[in-house]
Amino acid sequence: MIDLYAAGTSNGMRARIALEECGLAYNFHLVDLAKGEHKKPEFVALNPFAQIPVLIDSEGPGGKPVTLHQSAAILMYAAEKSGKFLPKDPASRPAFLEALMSTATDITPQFGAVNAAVRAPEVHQPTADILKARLKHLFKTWDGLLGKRKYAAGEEFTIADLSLYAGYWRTRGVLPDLVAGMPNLERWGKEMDARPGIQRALKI
Ligand SMILES: N[C@@H](CCC(=O)N[C@@H](CS)C(=O)NCC(=O)O)C(=O)O
Repeated sequence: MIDLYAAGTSNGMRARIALEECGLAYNFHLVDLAKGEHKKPEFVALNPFAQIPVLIDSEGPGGKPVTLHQSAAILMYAAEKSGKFLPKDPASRPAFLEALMSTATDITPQFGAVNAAVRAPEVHQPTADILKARLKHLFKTWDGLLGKRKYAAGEEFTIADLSLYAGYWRTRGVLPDLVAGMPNLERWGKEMDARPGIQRALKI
């Protein structure tokens, strides 16, 4: 059995979307970040960085238990365990890895920086504006890419789409201006919105 500890953030939802879309059964444990549940010793024992998401699989590789943090690692783990949403042709793998890393290591941390800047007790507007412009540039670039290809990594739907969606969904909800006026991203986003696995994952 799989246990997922997460919250309704982009990283948390990247992990939950992965499990739902890959069709893996799991128990969901909502971690209350506002109450600091992720800083309790029992949670830090699962992830020394004291962050969600964390996945525990009692039947990992070789039948041995696995504890895993990092939302992109959880996404890859779910894809490999289920055999779903990884590129079939090895020649597509470099583009797939590029898309996966951009979505997980560019977009989500940039969203985190913007979110922290705009929610700071004293907002420093020039800094907030620079960070917002950087995030918008990332989405604008993805809008251009999705004008030339159907999915994040090419013509095949992969977990890179799930990864991009987590950051897109969160930004659209919190700072909609940063993804507005981007028709290709919107076309792709609507297709992702309609996926039943994604819809199940986002119901908290
Ligand atoms: N690189 C990590 C980042 C995880 C992360 O930043 N988690 C945030 C929520 S999205 C968190 O737990 N924040 C609480 C804190 O850092 O105190 C991942 O992809 O999972």
